[in-house]
Amino acid sequence: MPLEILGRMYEKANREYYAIGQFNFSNLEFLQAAVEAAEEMKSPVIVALSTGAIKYGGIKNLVALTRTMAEQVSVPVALHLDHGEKIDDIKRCVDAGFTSVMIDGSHHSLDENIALTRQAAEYAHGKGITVEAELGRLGGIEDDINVDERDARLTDPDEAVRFVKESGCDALAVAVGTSHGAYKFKGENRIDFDRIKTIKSRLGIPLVLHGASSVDAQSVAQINEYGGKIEGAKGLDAESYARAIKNGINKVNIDTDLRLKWTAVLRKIMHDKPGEFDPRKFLGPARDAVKEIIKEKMKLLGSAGKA
Ligand code: PGH
Ligand code: CA
Ligand code: ZN
Repeated sequence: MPLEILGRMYEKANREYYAIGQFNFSNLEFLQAAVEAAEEMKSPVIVALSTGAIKYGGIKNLVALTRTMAEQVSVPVALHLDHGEKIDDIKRCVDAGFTSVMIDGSHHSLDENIALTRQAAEYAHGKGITVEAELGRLGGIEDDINVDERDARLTDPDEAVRFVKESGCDALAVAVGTSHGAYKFKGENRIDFDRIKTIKSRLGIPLVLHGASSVDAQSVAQINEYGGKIEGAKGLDAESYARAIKNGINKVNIDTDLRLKWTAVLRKIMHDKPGEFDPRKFLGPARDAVKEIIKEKMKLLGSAGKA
């Protein structure tokens, strides 16, 4: 199929209470893993590039690869910009053929975030592309942070209502206690599920959960066994996905889990096969392992079988 507009995928997900996975990539193998996983699971899929990934792989190369791969499968694939910060990022990606963009003005004041998002939405909507925005601050939730500090970082439902009305965004990334990377929680997983529910009931639009990797203990153990050093990493369990989705999340962003699995496989093969120097012998198994992780996520998110 040609690349699908993300807004179109959301309609069914929002109605039927499941989430579509966003999987970040910056190379051939991660993209193949996501698209093949989607085809095998009969799931819609969002593949995403950050501005750093675009710089790494080249926008034309990455868009052409994604388009070509999407055309060869029967399930919808959306190409999304992850955490665009400038209006120029938005324009460049929309013009290059992305079918969804995120404008992340979360570090600005509410008024500035609204103005920036409004500008992004006007441009993208003019070309038929839907926009994700972010309100509130993600960030590691430390055990010693007090309740008021924590509350101040999380997305405020009243602000969210004003934000969406005035900015015109199509989907909203909410800060509800997750953070990016491998170190999300110090003690217990502290996601504010009630906040998701409240915001969803007030807005009705698709909500996005960033920082949603599980940080699989087996991957971390394997990395450490073969010379890596990743300590105290922690992420979301299957139960958290289910609760978040039940309360109104329709898009779940996963990057760290893929990177961890990739690294674990590469480290082990390099250790086990010291005489090997064919890149395909390293990258192929790593790609297949990433694909399996993505298929598992599609089941957990409820998107499997929905394409
Ligand atoms: C994410 C990814 N990308 O926008 O939110 O989060 O680090 O948990 O994979 P993770
Ligand atoms: Ca942000
Ligand atoms: Zn994110």
